[in-house]
Amino acid sequence: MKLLYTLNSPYARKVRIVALEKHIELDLQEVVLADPDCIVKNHNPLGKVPVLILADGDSVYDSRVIVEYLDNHAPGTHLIPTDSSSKIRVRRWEALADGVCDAAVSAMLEQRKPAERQLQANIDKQLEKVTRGLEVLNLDITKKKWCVNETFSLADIALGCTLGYLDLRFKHLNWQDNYPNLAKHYSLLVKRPSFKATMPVVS
Ligand SMILES: N[C@@H](CCC(=O)N[C@@H](CS)C(=O)NCC(=O)O)C(=O)O
Repeated sequence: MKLLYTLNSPYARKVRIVALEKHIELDLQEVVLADPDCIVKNHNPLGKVPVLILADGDSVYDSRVIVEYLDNHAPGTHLIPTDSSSKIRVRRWEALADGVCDAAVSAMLEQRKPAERQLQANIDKQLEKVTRGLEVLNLDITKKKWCVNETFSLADIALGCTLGYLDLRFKHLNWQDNYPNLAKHYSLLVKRPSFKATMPVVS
């Protein structure tokens, strides 16, 4: 199976961590989305990474579908619980963590526009979503080692990828100081080999 990814995509990182945790070997193909010949759009009409290309050429996207595919593909401990109520809780954590990431990516894209085309109201709106999301995540992780059922799961992976992305692009938000429960959780996650192997790099 081949994974089309970019090095600092938090969504692709989530998939890479799931694969590492499940001991699934992926053929990693880094792509440049800005390249007009980028092959991603041939496999995902939305032109977004990550995309998983299966042996028969079929493709799987987006990251939420890929992680479910991988979790069911390999035996061993499930990162997405099989009982419905725990599964919904894990996927809600993922939805909120990914949503914070979506808002942070939108704010960053707006900030990268030439100054005369930037809309400060847009940046503020997106950063408010980031702040509201982090407040809830910080509260929800109080006194817990892992997000759901005291077991490491996709919820922890999604949260860690979002926090890693904020560390990379929004260090000035000081999330580590403002959200101490999240900082504690993150310090635990980054000790895992799967997180170490996929650390975002400043570009
Ligand atoms: N919901 C998607 C989000 C994927 C996404 O937004 N990926 C970004 C990279 S971080 C991308 O490919 N952006 C290119 C574009 O939007 O054209 C997922 O979970 O996979």
